[in-house]
Amino acid sequence: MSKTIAAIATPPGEGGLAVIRISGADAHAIAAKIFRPVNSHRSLQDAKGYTALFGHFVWQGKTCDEVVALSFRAPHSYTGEDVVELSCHGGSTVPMLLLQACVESGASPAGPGEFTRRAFENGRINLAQAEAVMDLISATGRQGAAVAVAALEGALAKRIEGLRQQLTTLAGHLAAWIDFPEEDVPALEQQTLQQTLSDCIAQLQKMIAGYGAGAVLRRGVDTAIVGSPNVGKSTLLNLLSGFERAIVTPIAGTTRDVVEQQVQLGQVRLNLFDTAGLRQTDDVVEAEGIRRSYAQMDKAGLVLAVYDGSREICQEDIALAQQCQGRPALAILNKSDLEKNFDKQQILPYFGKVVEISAKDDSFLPHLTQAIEELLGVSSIDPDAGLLASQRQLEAATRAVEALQEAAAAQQQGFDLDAVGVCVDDALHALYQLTGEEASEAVVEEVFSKFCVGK
Ligand SMILES: Nc1nc2c(ncn2[C@@H]2O[C@H](COP(=O)(O)OP(=O)(O)OP(=O)(O)O)[C@@H](O)[C@H]2O)c(=O)[nH]1
Ligand SMILES: [Mg+2]
Repeated sequence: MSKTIAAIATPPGEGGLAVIRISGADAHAIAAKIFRPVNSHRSLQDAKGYTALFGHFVWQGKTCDEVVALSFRAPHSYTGEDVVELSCHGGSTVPMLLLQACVESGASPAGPGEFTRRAFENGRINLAQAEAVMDLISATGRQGAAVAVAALEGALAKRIEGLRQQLTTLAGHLAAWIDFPEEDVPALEQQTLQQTLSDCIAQLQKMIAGYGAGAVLRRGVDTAIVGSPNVGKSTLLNLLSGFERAIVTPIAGTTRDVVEQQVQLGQVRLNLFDTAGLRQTDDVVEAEGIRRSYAQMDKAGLVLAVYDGSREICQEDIALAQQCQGRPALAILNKSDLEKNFDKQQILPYFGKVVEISAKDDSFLPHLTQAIEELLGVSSIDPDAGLLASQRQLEAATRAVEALQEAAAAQQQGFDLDAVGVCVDDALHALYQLTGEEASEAVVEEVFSKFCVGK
């Protein structure tokens, strides 16, 4: 039997409340050693599931805090085991003392993600849902949380299950047909086979295509603001930040170091990096700044390429546009309050879109927000459609698609159905790995190693 574990489930620091979670067969017995109910007729040790008791945390003869104890009984708890949650006052002292008391009373300190791991091992959630728990904790924005909750509630699992049923039926037909050709197994219509394969491929490809946008919603995106000196990059950073984060002057070459700021823009969190204006220079400090600008651009998940619309277009502008080609980049034609001298048609082919704004005027914010959300594909996301939540899931879905494409090719090229069956089985394995039913111990370790203690 696994040991009873305890950890502080709330983040460190000052707060109204902190929660210590204890999970395992001895959870109630351990908690009862340090919890004294105010109503002496009630006992924590005998408490039913879904009940709350008010009382005191008493340790080494001293009353340390007022505590509410919540009782959960297996299997109706987060972990599927007996669980007690003790809510005490926040701050660093009492929660630490309470945890120490739990440990001295027989609990083991929980490792990272150990509660969620137990939920997984007890069949409460699958691996994809465990990954969603982690996403929900770190979700930014309403839409990001909606995606994580949908995943936690099994939107992805349902979609995968649908695919698996289709493929299992298909695999069954194939096996029957191959093994008992002389029996009266109805011949698998070539067209049905082709149809099922292409249908499953299309569904998986849609999930794979939505991965990037889903990841952006959950984790935000590193965004590099780049362009020539003086085009208004720092002004744009300030506009997006809502305060004077960076120095703005009419002098070209004002920004040298990379200036960082996190902002929530519509549904997405942008980690903004304002950079030094790109130009040829002999100034050693500025040159280093420019080197960092390019480095930032290479790492970015979104590039905001700023141009000064009041200037005539020059060779450097085209060069920057060419560098942006193939990246998730938005061209921003700034200074729309001034007379326009810039021929945007010359950069348009390299970008999906050119947005005209004045970075000095916050009435352009909604327009800019919309363009960024569109570019990142987050506006069209349907959380309930079931989104892939991790690189691990993406790789499994990709393996499944590849196997199905092989199956379709084998069929078209007239290979016998044996070959098709092998590929369909491979796809099914990949899908079982995605939801964790067939994940190896190493994969499970890897998933839970990213969790924090207490979750
Ligand atoms: N008229 C007008 N001026 C602007 C606008 N945006 C920025 N400016 C001005 O352009 C000048 C340069 O702005 P910055 O934001 O410092 O430009 P930058 O791209 O960060 O420049 P470097 O840091 O030198 O690369 C400043 O005088 C700003 O006030 C705008 O939309 N309209
Ligand atoms: Mg600047």
